[in-house]
Amino acid sequence: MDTNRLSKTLCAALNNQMTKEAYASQIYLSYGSWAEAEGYDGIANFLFRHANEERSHMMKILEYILERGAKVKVQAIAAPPPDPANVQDCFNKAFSHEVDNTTSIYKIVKMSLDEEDWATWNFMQWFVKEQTEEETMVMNMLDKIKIAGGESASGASLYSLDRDMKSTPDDADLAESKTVENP
Ligand code: OFO
Repeated sequence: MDTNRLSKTLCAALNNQMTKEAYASQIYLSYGSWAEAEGYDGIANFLFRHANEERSHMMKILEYILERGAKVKVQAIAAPPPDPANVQDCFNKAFSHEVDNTTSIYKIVKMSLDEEDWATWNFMQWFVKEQTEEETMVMNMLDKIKIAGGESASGASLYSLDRDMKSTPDDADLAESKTVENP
């Protein structure tokens, strides 16, 4: 008996999204390594934490595909883009990656709506909310960088921005432990 509850199209889209989340994790990992090497330990901490979070998003999708009786296909992850030029560039790029990921998530929401796959539609709402929060988080960082002087921020203002980031907690909650109400 075929117990697969995902259409071929949605299964492929979810598998691709899984890889996109893994790619996002690699990007944050790479930007975090860049920040650490540049001496921005606090910013690196923030980026490494976010790399973990993206990985937990990947796992959340992987578990959903399995839960629906469909096939998980672990694919190759592309290499992350080159290092950013400076702190502002780093967060500008992070913002573009988040927007790109949001677009991809919206496509799956639309597909599940068209197929009337309400389970997947419901599952994806968590990601819709999560992306809104992540875009806001990066926007807030960009605001802080702007106040610090943007591209021409002084060493002193970047130093205090980095020190503030250091005091944020290290441990990222895993996606599995989150709910739509408590993302
Ligand atoms: Fe997976 O949340 Fe950002 O991209």
